[in-house]
Amino acid sequence: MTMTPSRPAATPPTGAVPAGDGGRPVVPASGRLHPLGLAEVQITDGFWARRQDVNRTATLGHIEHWLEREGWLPNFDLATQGGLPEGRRGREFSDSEVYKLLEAMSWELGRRPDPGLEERFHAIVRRVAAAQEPDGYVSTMFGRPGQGDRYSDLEWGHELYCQGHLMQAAVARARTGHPDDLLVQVARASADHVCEVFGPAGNQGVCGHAEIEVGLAELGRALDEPRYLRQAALFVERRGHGTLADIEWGRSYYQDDVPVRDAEVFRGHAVRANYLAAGALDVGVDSRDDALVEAVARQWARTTAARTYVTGGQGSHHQDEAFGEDFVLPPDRAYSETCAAVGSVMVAWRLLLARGDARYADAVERALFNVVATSPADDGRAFYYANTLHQRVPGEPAATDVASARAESSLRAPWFHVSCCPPNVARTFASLAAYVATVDHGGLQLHQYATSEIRVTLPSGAPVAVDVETAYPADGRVRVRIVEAPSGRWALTLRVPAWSPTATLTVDDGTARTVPAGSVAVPDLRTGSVVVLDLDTSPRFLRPDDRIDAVRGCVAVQRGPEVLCVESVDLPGGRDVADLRVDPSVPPREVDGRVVVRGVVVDHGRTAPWPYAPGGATPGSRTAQVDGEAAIDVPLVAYHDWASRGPSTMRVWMPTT
Ligand code: FUB
Ligand code: ZN
Repeated sequence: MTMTPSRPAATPPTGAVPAGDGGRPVVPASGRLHPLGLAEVQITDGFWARRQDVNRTATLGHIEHWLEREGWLPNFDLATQGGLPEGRRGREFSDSEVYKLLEAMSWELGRRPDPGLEERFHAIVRRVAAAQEPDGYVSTMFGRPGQGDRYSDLEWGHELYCQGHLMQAAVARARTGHPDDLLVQVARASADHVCEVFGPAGNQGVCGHAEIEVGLAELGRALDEPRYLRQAALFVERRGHGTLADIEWGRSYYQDDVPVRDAEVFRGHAVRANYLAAGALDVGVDSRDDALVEAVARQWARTTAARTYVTGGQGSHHQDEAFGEDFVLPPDRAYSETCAAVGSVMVAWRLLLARGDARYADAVERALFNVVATSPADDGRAFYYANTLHQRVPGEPAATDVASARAESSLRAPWFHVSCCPPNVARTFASLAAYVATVDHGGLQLHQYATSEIRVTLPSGAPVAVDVETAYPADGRVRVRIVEAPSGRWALTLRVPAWSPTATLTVDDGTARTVPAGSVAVPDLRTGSVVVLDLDTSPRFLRPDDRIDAVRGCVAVQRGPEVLCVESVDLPGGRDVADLRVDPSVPPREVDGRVVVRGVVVDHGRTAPWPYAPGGATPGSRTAQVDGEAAIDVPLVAYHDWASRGPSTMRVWMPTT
């Protein structure tokens, strides 16, 4: 058996995806890799299976409860009964959270039937449908006497944003076996209305929050309606020409400063920037516009290199929820909104499908483990909205019975006045299996590792079945058993994450061979063959580019795909993490199942009246020396678990001795 270390097999652009697009969130018309659906990939155990279970059994109902309670679902009833605008509650974009819940429910129902959930889903859809205007327009916020006119506030109104989420919800329903469902009819009417109003000769505006682009593009794919893709292309091309008002943060806030294909980097509001990039990629790949795809890929590369936290989080401005300039990545001011990470997964996944490069799958993994998984509490009923990398003051436990005004990071809260993140997590978890693997004419590619069953048909028509078994990320061993090999030539390609300094591959109990980061293709495996990929998850220090001034002189620790952090509850006497100095000469190691670093806890003593001192002096009463202080082992926790044990101070980047 030979192995070929390589990037994924170099297949030419392939044109149409295999027949049927069941359960796939994204189905591009062209690209290197074909996505798989929820019917083809099932995560059956482990880290992500647990989160999917909690999502199904707790989070969906939790979100539904809060949408009722906060009035965001009843807004649709008021619309039907003539009770708007007087009784309306929630922000201008609250309709979108209902649509994201419907999307999450649709994926979940596609994963496994549940009559109770199905009934709740239909009940919500009926309420939304009843509120739709005869011409397809749907919004609880605009268009009635006493409300703003339709599309009179493109900067802030979010009407197209909300309808984009409606379309994504309908895509989930259509792709899980219900193309004629009421939700799909509602979204189709909305999309027709949008094309009518914003078509080539219509309103030349764009929405202040990108989202309609991905919604239209994917609905067009799902319903085989090319007009929707053309409308998405119009919105992509119209952005960047300054049609939206200049605001205090500049037009870059909503990416209306530079045309998409001319931009150099993601900028402005981080969720908006990612959603726009995702939509531009959809338009680019479907219209075979390589220049547009390349423009977004270039922007993604610089954004990854200079504007992304070690967790994969994006956005370092709290005031406008936006990217900072290159290397402005302060850990204690990280905004790193959960939705921005969901958007970054959308972008990286589309780039992976278009180009097949494993670094995009690395980015999906980083954001999933270290931001998306960080947001929800273990019980799936409280969330982080912003994801700081450094908590200086222990957060207050959030009230369980009122929505939190605090989007900025403290302890996880059950709901927020702006609650975009919880349903975004829910729809991502429900559709997670779709991001695990792809196929192409050369075979099957595994991108994310989870115990799973994959049953697919290759573009050639040959069936392939593999079972994946792993304790990932706790353990780096991934065992793939070929349950059914296709006839003819094929290859199983495995991603070798960039975080693994070494990796070995063993085929059918043969000799383990070292494989480099990127991807490794194993050709012509037979039914019954077993491939074992061993990734090195031993913990290691990370050091930042010294232009990230805010963390210069600090180290972080990563173990496998998980970024770790230190919490004050793990320091002697609950001391503040500000007092920890890590000894960088002693590598992090595992002791009794926990990763520890060697360090000292210094005594800062009295705080000086002026926190700066000349020359080599140290302000305050603390001496600069730490040699005399006793070195201890300090346990770390996975960042996604932080604050699970109650309030603490926390930091990812730790100063060194
Ligand atoms: O504007 C809608 C959503 O609310 C954004 O995506 C989030 O950043 C939050 O501001
Ligand atoms: Zn959000």
